[in-house]
This record gives sequence, structure tokens and C-alpha cells, in this order.
Amino acid sequence: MNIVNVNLKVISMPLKSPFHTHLGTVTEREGIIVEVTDSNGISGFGEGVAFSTPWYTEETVKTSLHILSDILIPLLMKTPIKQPEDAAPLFHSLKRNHMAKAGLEMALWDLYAKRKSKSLAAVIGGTRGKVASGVVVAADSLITCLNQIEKYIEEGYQRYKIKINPRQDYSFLSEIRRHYPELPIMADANSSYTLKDLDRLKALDDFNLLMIEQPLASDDIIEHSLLQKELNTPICLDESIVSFEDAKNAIELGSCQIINIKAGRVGGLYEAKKIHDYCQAKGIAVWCGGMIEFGISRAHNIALASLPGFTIPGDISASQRFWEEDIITPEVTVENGYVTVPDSPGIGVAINEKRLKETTLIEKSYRFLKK
Ligand code: OSB
Ligand code: MG
Repeated sequence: MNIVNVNLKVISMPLKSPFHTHLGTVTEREGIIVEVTDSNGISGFGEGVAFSTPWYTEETVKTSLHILSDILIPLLMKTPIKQPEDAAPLFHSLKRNHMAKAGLEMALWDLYAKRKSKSLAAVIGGTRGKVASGVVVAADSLITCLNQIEKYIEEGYQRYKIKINPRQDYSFLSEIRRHYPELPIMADANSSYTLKDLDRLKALDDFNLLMIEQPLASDDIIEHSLLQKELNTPICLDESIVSFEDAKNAIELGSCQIINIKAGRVGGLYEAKKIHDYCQAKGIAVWCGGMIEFGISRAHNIALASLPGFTIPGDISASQRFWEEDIITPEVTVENGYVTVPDSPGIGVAINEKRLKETTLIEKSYRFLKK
């Protein structure tokens, strides 16, 4: 792929409003922007989506920066690759650190698509011109939750994901249902329950939820299979699925009926597509999860969600959902409940250089020596 340079930028941006889960609150989002440049001066972009602390997965911005700088970029320098499909097997020789791997791998996909003058969606096999847009409501009080839902309904979202936990579930959801009996809602528990809460979880069948996401432990597959037998509401797995093998096992065991695919969580687009293809063959519905990400990762998600198996609206919200000003132009917008899949080369958006510059904290460049 004739790579001559990799540039990393650690950026930081405040969220428009705090993002609450039972695991903690995010008010400021750090991320890593990965830019891979070839000998023709074409640049591909990816985003490392680890958080500042390991609340969602074990990775952090600092561990990602270390893995990228000291391990993955040197490996890529030593082992020239022909196409982005070669990156995943190369990185597979090193354990985990999926978000660091994905940040670099996805930049390679964008670069490859740009070199071919094709959209990233077309390169990975996307078939949709627009993707259905859903939004997350992560509020710590009922009133904020209801206000946010009202605002997002005006913006036209097709699916509403409500963060729940044992202290904010039955009465919370019943109030939402009282106001919005027909709204397409789902709940995301982020592992806040155990099998001891079986009765609490069964009670949620009352609310006609599209699904309940990750009710039990983040590393569990077995107990979710027991739980799914007891619930009418479909279980969707998020944290538990960090690889193709996890997806296979979960489907085999009946641990879920739906999978939330996040390229960052599974190590990149190659693995994400592999999970998608398998789920499609097995009749398991998938949707694209979000990571409170900036525009580059958002644009990658849009390409991923254009694959035919993404039949449920994902966490594909507008740039304005989280940010006053995003780092891409044009920003991601939602029209009549859909986001348009760009048909221009690569991820199909340009960098908002001014915004990127004013949010950059650290910058590092790695020049590849000619062999
Ligand atoms: O559990 O799906 C999750 C955000 C950050 C980390 C984990 C999760 C989330 C979300 C979606 O719920 C946020 C989004 O729309 O970006
Ligand atoms: Mg989730």
C-alpha cells in the first residue's frame, strides 16, 4: 500500500451533555485520530475509540497510544501489506488491544478505498444508500430522559436506546411507556444485572422492548443463554462479543438473538464484516453500535451499517447529538430518520482542520523508511 507516514493525534472534546451509565459519567471525550499516508500523498483516517479510563473495556487512550506507537506501527513498518485485509491477520499475532488495532486498520481501509476511488461502503460490500438512525439516551433522571426523548423524536430518530440498571428500570421504563406507548425503544444495561435479578429482568417483558442489550457480565456467554430462555425480550450482546469466535459461541449457545457490532470492540472492519457475514448466514440480526465517537469513526460506522445484514437502526446519530462542532465536514446529519451513505471515495468526508487543531492535545508522526 506504499505507506510513507502514520500520524497520531490525541484529541479531547467536551460532550454537549453528560453521558450517564451505572459505570460512570462521561463529560469529556478523548480519542486518537490515526492518519495513514501513502507515497502519492493520499491519507486514510481511523479513530481509536478507547476511553480515558477502562470503564467499558480494558483499553484506555494511553494504552492504545502505547500499542499503536510501540507495537503496531513498527510492525506495519516491518511488514508491508498489499491490502487492508492483510492487517487483521498481521495484528492477530498480538493479543487483544482491539481498539488500538481497529484505529489503524480502519485508516488502512479508508486509504485503500481512496486509492481505488471507491467509497468505503462499496469496497466492503455495502448495499444501502442510507442507513436507519437510532439514538441513545443516557440520563440519570427521568425528567432529563423524557426531555431528551422529546427532542430526539423531533429530530426524527427511528429507535431509542435507554440506559438502565437495577436502580433505574421498571418504574423508569413504565413512565417512558406511559408517555410514548408506541415508541421503538430498547434498553442497554451495560452488565448491571446478575442471574439473581431474574425476576426484575423478566418484569421488563411488560414494555415491548425491541431488545435488552448486555444485561449480564461483560465476559459472560453462558449465563446469557440461561437468561434468554426465561425472557420474551430478545437479548442483544455488546461487551461479550469481542471476536468472531465469541459471536459463533453466543449464537451456538442461544445467548442472544441480536448482536451489536462495533468495529472498535472487535479489532476492525475485517472482523466486523466476518461477524456480520456469519450472523447473516445464521439469521441473526445485527446493528451498528456507537462509542460516543467523533466524525471519522461515525463515517466508518455508516459504511459498515450499509452492509445488508444491518437490519436494525444502530447508534448512528448525528454529529450534533454529542458535539458542538465535529472534526469532519460535512458533519453527519439525520434526515427523516436516515443518514445518507456517502458515495465519494473512502469514508466520504473531509477533515475539519480548524476543529481538529483546536482539539489536539498530543501529536506524533512515524515516517516509514524506504526498503
Ligand atoms: O454500551 O453501547 C454501549 C457508548 C460508549 C460506550 C458503550 C456504549 C455506548 C452507547 C452508545 O451506549 C453511544 C453512542 O451512540 O455513541
Ligand atoms: Mg451497549
